[in-house]
Amino acid sequence: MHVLPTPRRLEIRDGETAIPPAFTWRAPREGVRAVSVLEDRLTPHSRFRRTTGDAFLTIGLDDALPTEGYRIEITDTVHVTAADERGAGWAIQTLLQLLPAQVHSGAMLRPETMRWPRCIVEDAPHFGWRGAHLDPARHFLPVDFVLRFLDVMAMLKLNTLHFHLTDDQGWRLPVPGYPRLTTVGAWRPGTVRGKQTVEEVHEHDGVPHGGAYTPGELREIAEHARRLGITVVPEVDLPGHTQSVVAAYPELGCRDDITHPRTCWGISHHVINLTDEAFAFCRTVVDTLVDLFPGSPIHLGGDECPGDQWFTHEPTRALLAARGITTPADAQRWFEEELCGYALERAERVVVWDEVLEYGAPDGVTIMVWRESATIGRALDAGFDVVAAPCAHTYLDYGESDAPDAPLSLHAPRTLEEVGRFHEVWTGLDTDGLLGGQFQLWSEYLRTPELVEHFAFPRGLLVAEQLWLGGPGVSPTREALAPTTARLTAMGVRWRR
Ligand code: TNX
Repeated sequence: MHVLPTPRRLEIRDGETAIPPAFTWRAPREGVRAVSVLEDRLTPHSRFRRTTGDAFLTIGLDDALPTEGYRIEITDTVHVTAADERGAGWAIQTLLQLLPAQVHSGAMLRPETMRWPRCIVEDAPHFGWRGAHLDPARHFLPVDFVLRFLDVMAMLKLNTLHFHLTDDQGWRLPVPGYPRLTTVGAWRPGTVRGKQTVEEVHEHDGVPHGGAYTPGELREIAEHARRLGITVVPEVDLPGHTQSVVAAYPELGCRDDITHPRTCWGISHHVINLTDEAFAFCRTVVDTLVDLFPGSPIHLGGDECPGDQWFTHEPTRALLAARGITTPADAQRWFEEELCGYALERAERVVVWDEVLEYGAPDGVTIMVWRESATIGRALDAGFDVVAAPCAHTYLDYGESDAPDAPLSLHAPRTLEEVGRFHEVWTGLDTDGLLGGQFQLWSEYLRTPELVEHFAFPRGLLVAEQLWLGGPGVSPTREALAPTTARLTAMGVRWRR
């Protein structure tokens, strides 16, 4: 029996228990969503019926278990004890992985294979932030794809989707009062052809690309995630990576000749200005995120902001001069203090990329480290909460292979073995403030949902495993991962064969 992430304890005993066609269950409120996930997978093999008496599946709560922890005992019947709602959900995911892979397929199930091994499982995650990141800003991702991706995340007990909603190349978030963001700001006239080797290219393929989510779609994504035990962390990248904003609202930028989002990759110098009007816009964006994703951490970017245009835009230059600010780094520090300060009063948690730490991070923010792995320790020492997303181990937009026939990527190879060494970045650190980590799927070259899946798996399995265990776990080979990739196949995931 292979379950991934590997449970803390999985003890298989003699015998099997057939899953009955009349499936009775009993659970407190915290277990209801979890049961509905199981019901989805076992229908039409079984008809589910809730009962208050004896049941085939019972779920109970025990707050002595560690957060997100659970215990399963399968005898003639199935007993789950969970720490909380998420723990109940993870127990269900383990129960599914104790069945043949076809249970993930949505197809008919051979009745004689619907049997659980008698067993005991005791399990809990090491880290509370086990994430995956999607980038619909560079290439738009349809809602249906995001919903299916969440199903895969749940199978891997990943509990955080970092959703990068805006960038130079496209703005996907509807913001009240700023309708041009999701018309002008969401559409670029084309995309650079092939691999971009210089910073700035103006030729493109002439194929308009874009899209934006409606508020209803974002709420649907957040609700589907919640049902699976996943929190959606929306990111709006500010103050850099904002050419799409400047195209939609030139008055928020530093120049008035930008007419469309960026058509090539790399970092745009066309960023928002730092006037009151721009701050008012940024505050509205924060309010919008808090409204659409109540209770979620929100991510405010902060990476790769060339602030040179702030010193050529007269109103911004004057504001900076009045504050005695003479460098882009100090200007960004002022921006982050203002905006993060506002956001921290409204959101549970405010996350920023590690550039913000370098410029002087506001108290109370969470640092997401993407560049040097060593910054994880430095940020922890400085007293910040930290999420580990180091490019050396978790940038899955870097290709697994650099073979001539491999799909185009920013950088390659980033091998299974390198991803399997992710845990080394926290080994030996005092990890009290380390919330966990995540893998990234930046989508400059991941042009389609198929390519996103191709880059995500199997390597993403190793990230899920290490975050759950807090250490190495399963060996980073395709053979060791085969039982889980078979489940991905059943789900229709186009992972890299
Ligand atoms: C760096 S990671 C970026 C992204 C790119 C990515 C490509 C980060 C905070 N910024 O804008 O998409 O590299 O790997």
